[in-house]
This record gives sequence, C-alpha cells and structure tokens, in this order.
Amino acid sequence: MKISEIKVFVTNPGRNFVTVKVCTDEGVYGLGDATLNGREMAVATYLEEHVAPCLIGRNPQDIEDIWQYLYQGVYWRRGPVTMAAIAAIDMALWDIKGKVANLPVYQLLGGKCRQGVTVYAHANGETIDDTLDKVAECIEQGFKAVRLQTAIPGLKETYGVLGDKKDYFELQGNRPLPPEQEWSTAKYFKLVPELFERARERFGDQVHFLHDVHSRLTPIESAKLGKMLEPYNLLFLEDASIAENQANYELIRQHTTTPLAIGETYNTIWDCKDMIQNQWIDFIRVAATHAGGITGVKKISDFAAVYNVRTAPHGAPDLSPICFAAHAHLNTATHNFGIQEFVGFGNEACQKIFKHDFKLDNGMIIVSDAPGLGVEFDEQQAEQYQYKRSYLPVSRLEDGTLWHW
Ligand code: GCO
Ligand code: MG
Repeated sequence: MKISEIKVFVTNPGRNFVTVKVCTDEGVYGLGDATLNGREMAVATYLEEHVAPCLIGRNPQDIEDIWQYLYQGVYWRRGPVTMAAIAAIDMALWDIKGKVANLPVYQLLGGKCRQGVTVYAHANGETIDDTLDKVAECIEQGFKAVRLQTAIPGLKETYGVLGDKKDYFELQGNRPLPPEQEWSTAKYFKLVPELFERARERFGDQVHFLHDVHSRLTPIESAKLGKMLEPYNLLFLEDASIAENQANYELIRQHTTTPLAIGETYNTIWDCKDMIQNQWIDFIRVAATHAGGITGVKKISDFAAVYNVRTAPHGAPDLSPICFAAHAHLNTATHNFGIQEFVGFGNEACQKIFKHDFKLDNGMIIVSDAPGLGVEFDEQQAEQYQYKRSYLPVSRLEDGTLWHW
C-alpha cells in the first residue's frame, strides 16, 4: 500500500478548520486535523509545500517511521506549525491503519481502559448568578464536572466568557486585526473566590469544578490564587501562569495544594518535561492536533504516567471533530487519562461537514466503534464554508502594557 495523494482543506463552518486527507493507491484514506487558531494558512502551506511531496509513495502503515521522519528527520524540529502538520498526517495514518484492520483506533492503542470518557462542560456567565444558572443546566444534562468562568466587573470584556452568547467572529471582534482586551489581576481576584464560594454553597459536592486563568497571572499571583481557592476543592486550576520557564510551576507548587493543569499550547514533551518529572503539575492538557498527533500524545502520556500526572486533553471549539475523535480513542485506551474538556459537537454546519456517531451519555463520551477514527468529511459541504481570516484577542493591562496570553 502506498500514499498516492495528500489533500489539504481549509473550511469555516463558524470557525476555521484545517483538514488533511491522506489517500492511498488502494482506495482507503485517512483524515487528520491540523487547525492552528489564527495561523491556519501557515500549517496548510507547510503541509502542501514541505510535507506532502516527501510522503507520496511511502507505506502509510509505517506510522512511527513517518512520525520520526517528519520530526527527527528535519533540521527545524518542534514548533506549533510543524507539530500541527505532523499531527494531522499522524491522525490520518492511524485512521488508515484502523480501516485496513477493520478496528476502531482505540483497539490498536491497547483496547478499552474504561467504559466512557468523563468530560467537563463549560459554564460561562456575565455575572456570578448567570454562571451558576449555567452550572445548574450542566448538572441537569448529566455532566459530572464543570468549568466556571465569569466576566470580570470593571473590565470591558473577559476572554472566554462571551462564548455561548455570540458567534466566534463576534467574540473575536469580527475585525480584520486582533481585538484587544483589558486585564486587571486586582479586579479578577475580587471576583474569583466569591464565584467558587457561591458555587459550593449552591451545589455542594455534586460536581467537580474547574477554572481556566488563561495564563494571565504571574507565578506568585498564581500561588496566591491557588491558596485562595483551596477551600473550594477544584479538580484543577488551568494555565495559572505561562511556563516558558517551567520552574515557574515549582514556585506555584510550593504554596498551594490546588491541583494544577497546563499544556494546551504545547507541542512536544520538551515543553512540559520538567513540570512532569518534578511533579509540579497534576494534569497535562496537550492536544493531539498541537502535540504531534496520536503518536505524539501517546509518548507524552506514557511519560506522565510515571510521575502520577494524568491527561486532560484540550477540547476547545477550535479543534475539529477529527481531533475530538482522536482524543476519544486515546482517552479510552490511556490508563492515566483524567478528564476531557467538552464544548459540544459543534454547530449545524460543522456537523454537516464532519459526520460521526460519538455519543454523550451521562457526562461521558462513548467512543465510536467504526473502523479507524470514525469521522467522515464531506468535501462538497466543506467547500461552501470558505476560510475567513481571524485572530485571537491580545491582552493589555489597563495602562496599555501588553500582557500575557
Ligand atoms: C480552553 C482554551 C481555549 C483557548 C482557545 C485558543 O481551555 O478551552 O483555553 O479557550 O483559548 O482554544 O485557541
Ligand atoms: Mg485553556
């Protein structure tokens, strides 16, 4: 069997997705997700110009060798563009292997470790009351874990909060250039402990709570927040601080027992090796699309298992249903899986383009038993939703100083 063609699609059913189709001379094909929010065309070009020509004629069954060829075999290792491209090819090859074997990918990864994949839902509100009402809805729908985010009083916009009120382009400003948002740690600190205090008062221990800081704090501020939130028993506090310097997490860890999670922007084990090895974190959030596919995430998960770190893959709406499927297979077959972020199956247009039979049942995703990854991609539908340039917002302090993402 040989790879005969590699096609790259950039489509926008409400947000941009980069999809890769690896075709073979025997008719069987595989699909992969290469979406890199705000940098989609860089990955599409990398794939078309630099990756695809080297793979034509190779045996698609040689997944590990092709992974190493694209990672270790090139001078320019790592980085989000390279690793998203490798990821998409890798997912497509696992999809092909599954179809050839007539087995779902989780069977190729070792089989089921659990009956379903526990997910956490999002409750985003303009006020604390709003947020808590949304938590109630999530509990009603059967979710066992919920991430709580509330708009910060006194700031014009809070990242991630308008999500279910407006569409993606409105949220990102519907402007040709990155929208700008304000940040104030003092204002945030006034809000967050009250949010979780009231959440525990209203819901007791019915569900796990989580919270995403989106890296807006310095390490010592994160340490303080972790301490403030200890009484409310979070499942984890996500992206408390940036960790380009991984030792930032040593500082945070010394001060708080609130469990810590990080990793959605990480591309390889090297981005999180020290944090895992020193047990400064509890959950690693790498996504198949951004960390080298199923093969990349499997390597990181196995390393993390040695240090009691569990996986909690990124599940934002800017990862396509193909990535969602890759995670469902990995999570089903990975012993040290912790929890999966889940924001629904996408809008109507998205569901017309990407078809699958994954189910949500009582707060868990039940993996598909279709051969391969279990997702179909409708090329005609995809063509109707053209790429539209879009950026994530930029963050500034109230005096205009550019601030962390
Ligand atoms: C999450 C994330 C998202 C990201 C987005 C950026 O935990 O779901 O933080 O909100 O910001 O995926 O592309
Ligand atoms: Mg996040």
